[in-house]
Amino acid sequence: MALLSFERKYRVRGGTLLGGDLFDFWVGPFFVGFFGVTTLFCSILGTGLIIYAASLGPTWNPFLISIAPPDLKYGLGLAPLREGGFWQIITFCAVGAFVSWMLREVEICRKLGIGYHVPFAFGVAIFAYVSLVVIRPMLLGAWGFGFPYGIFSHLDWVSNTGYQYLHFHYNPAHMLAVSFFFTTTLALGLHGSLVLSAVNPAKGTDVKSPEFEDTFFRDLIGYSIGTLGIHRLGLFLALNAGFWSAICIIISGPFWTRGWPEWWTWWLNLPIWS
Ligand code: 07D
Ligand code: 07D
Ligand code: U10
Repeated sequence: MALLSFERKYRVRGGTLLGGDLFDFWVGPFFVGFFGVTTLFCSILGTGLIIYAASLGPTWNPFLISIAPPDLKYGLGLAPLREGGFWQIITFCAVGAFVSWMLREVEICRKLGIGYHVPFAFGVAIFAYVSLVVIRPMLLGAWGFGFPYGIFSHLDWVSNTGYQYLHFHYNPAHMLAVSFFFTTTLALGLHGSLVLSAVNPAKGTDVKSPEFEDTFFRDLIGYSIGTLGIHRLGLFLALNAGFWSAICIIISGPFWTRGWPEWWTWWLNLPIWS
């Protein structure tokens, strides 16, 4: 079925979480919905505030524009606009836009009668962002612990925060997250190459069935996870990468204040080594 005639068949009303029929329509290729309107509202307001706050700053160089969170002295209170208040409203708009986008995905899933896997996965990315700008600052008692909104300045924040714990690579949750990120690219590299090798063969040769894909890995490593299984594994790896990232930054400060290499003394002091 051609894509457009498929879309005509499935573009039917219903399945919305909020707003009923009110925003249950499409504009060009986009489904609107109540959460499309809230996404647009939050993202236009947030982007507008970034541009306005940038206009008050010293530069229009896109790499150097930076909207900083409030000073630590403001704690968890509201700060004046030019002293971090913009950052606070922009953060509010960003969370509103990301959560609205996720709920718009949920509504589209409901319309199509498919699972909620995509919004769930996006939820993990949102969790990682919220861990940086809401959960950790709240546990530490000041919005000033959030990262600044700027291309270079957010890199400075990551580096400075890392060195506050002496050597961030020794953070065990960071180790897990990094390993999951690496494994995700390994899995996608293996999957993308295997599928192309079977279904996009040289001119004049036949497209091969999934049995060929299974057999390749059974010949190579004695086991094939299967065509559905590789997608389950990919999702599992990617979600764990984001999840352990969130954990690694939440525990840095609220639950461990010294250098991360020191955390490993329990391991060095195991009686088994002496
Ligand atoms: C390819 C999907 C498309 C998305 C893109 C990003 C904006 C920002 C805003 C000028 C994979 C769109 C960018 C809307 C413009 C202003 C004010 C996704 C794809 C193309 N970072 N980060 C980047 C964000 C954090 C870190 C690039 C966002 C944490 C490091 C881009 C967030 C930490 C490096 C960017 C966020 C951190 C980057 C490319 C939010 C730990 C790089 C991103 C909302 C997670 C790399 C100059 C990309 C770079 C980079 C955006 C958070 C670390 C500007 C939106 C605080 C070490 N980050 N980042 O491809 O080149 O993502 O930086 O949390 O080396 Mg970052
Ligand atoms: C937060 C992005 C969420 C995005 C959302 C959507 C828009 C719309 C619109 C395109 C989580 C945004 C959408 C804006 C755009 C259009 C149209 C993703 C987020 C919701 N580290 N480190 C990580 C590595 C070092 C440090 C994570 C590697 C050093 C700190 C990951 C190395 C020190 C923090 C990671 C390395 C250090 C991290 C990031 C190597 C510095 C964090 C991925 C090889 C001296 C951060 C939650 C992530 C974290 C984090 C990898 C080195 C410090 C596991 C591979 C030793 C302080 N590092 N790191 O979280 O966990 O993505 O954040 O050396 O805070 Mg690290
Ligand atoms: C996968 C897959 C698979 C496929 C796939 C894919 C994964 C099974 C079958 C998908 C993969 C790809 C396509 C590969 C490429 C993807 C990436 C590399 C990931 C990164 C992607 C990007 C960088 C692209 C990002 C683009 C985006 C996010 C689109 C931006 C869109 C918008 C800004 C519009 C959003 C629409 C909304 C919110 C609702 C609709 C609204 C409108 C159209 C505008 C009109 C608005 C209204 C009518 C509402 C009124 C608004 C109001 C009242 C608010 C006003 C507020 C004010 C303040 C004025 O596995 O195999 O193949 O393809």
